[in-house]
Amino acid sequence: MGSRITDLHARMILDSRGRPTVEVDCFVEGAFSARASVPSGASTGSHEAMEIRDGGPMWMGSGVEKSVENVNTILKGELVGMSVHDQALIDERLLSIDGTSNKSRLGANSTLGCSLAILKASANEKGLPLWKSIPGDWANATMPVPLMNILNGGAHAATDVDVQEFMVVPYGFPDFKTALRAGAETYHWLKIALKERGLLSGIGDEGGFAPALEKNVHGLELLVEAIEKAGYSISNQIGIALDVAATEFFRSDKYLFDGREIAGEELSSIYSSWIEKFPIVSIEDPFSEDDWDSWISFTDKGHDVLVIGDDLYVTNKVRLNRGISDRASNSILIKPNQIGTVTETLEVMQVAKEAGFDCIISHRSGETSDSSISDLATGTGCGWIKTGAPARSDRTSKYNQLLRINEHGLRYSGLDH
Ligand code: 2PG
Ligand code: MG
Repeated sequence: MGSRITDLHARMILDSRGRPTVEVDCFVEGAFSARASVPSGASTGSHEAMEIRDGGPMWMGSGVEKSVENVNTILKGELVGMSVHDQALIDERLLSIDGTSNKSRLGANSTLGCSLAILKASANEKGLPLWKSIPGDWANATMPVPLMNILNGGAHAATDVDVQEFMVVPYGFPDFKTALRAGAETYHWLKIALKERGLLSGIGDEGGFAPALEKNVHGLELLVEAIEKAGYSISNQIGIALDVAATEFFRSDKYLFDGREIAGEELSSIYSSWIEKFPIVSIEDPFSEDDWDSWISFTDKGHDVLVIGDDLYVTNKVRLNRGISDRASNSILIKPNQIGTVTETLEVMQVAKEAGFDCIISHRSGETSDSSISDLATGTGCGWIKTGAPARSDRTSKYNQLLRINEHGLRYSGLDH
C-alpha cells in the first residue's frame, strides 16, 4: 500500500517564552517524514480546547510530560498503521480516543502535535509543498496580507496599555514581498519614533515594542506617525489592525479601560471614534468572550472594518454558528491549537467561508519555529495572516516561509481587500 504511519514520537521543546511545549515527529514506512510543534497562548479564551500542563513545582507548573507521554503511548498505539493521507479519519480517531468536548483527556497540545505532523508528512509523501496539500475545497492559493504586530500591550507586555496588539497591515502593494518590506520598514521607523520620545523600552511577547503609554489612543497615533515617516500612505497602502483582547480587562460587566470602568456601549463609541480618525481595517476581540450583546450591537453599526472574533469563537464551530446567526461579528481568527486538530480547524474555516466571514489565520503569543500557519493561510486562499512583528525568529519563521512560497508567483491578496 505505502504511506503507512510507522511511528509517532513526541518530545518536549521550549517555546519562544521559555516554556515547554510539544514537538511530534511522524515516521512513514520506517523513515522520518515530518515534524510539527505546538504554540501556546497567554490571553487564552476560556472556551478553548485544553492544553495539558503537568502542574507542580517543575517548569512553574507548565511541564508537558503528560502530553508527551500521551502521544508516545496512547496516540502512537492508535495511529500507527493508518494511512498518512487519511487526515479526516485520523482526526476523527483522535476525537474519539479523547472523548471529551474540549480535549481535556489527551490535551489539545498532544492531539494538534500529531494532527499537524501527519498533515505535513502527507504533503512530504506526495512530494508537494504543504500549501498545495491542504485537504478541502479552497479557492486559489493566494499570498495572505500580514497583520504585523509592532506595538505590544495587554497580556503580552509589562505595561498598562490595555490594547494587546497594534498592528500594521500593508495591503496596498502589488506583491507580498513589497508589502512585507513596507511593514518591516514601518517597524523600524516606529523604533525611531519611540526612541525620540524616550519611550523605547522593552519588547513584547510577539516581538513588537512595548512602550508605556498614557492612553491607548497614543498607540494608534504612533503607528500613523511610523507609517508616514516610512514614506507610506495611510489612505491606500498601510492600514491598522487592533487586537483589543478585551476579555483580559472585563470585570463584573464593566471594562477597565484607560484607567476607567466603562460599559460596553462606551467602549463601542470609543472604537467608532477611532475608526473615524484612523485607518483601521480590523478590530479583534473588541469585547469580552461572552459579552454577546456588545458584539452584536457594535457589528450592527456597520462600520467598514473586520470585526474579528478570537476568544469569542476559539476556532469552535458551535460558537461560530451562534456568531453567524446572531451577527455578532463578520470575521473569525483561526488558531489550530484552540480546537486541537487540523480537520476541525479546516471545518470551521469552511463554515466561516460559507457565511461570508473572513478568516484570519493566526500564531499564538508563545510560538515555535513551526511555520505551518503560513502554508495554511496560503493554501486555503483565506487572504490574511496574523503572525507578529517582523522580528525574532519565532515570528520571522512564518514571514520567511511566506517569502519562500512567494517564489511560486502567487497573487497577493492585498489589493482584493
Ligand atoms: C491573540 C493571540 C495571538 P495569545 O490574542 O490573538 O496574537 O495571543 O496567543 O496570547 O492568545
Ligand atoms: Mg486575539
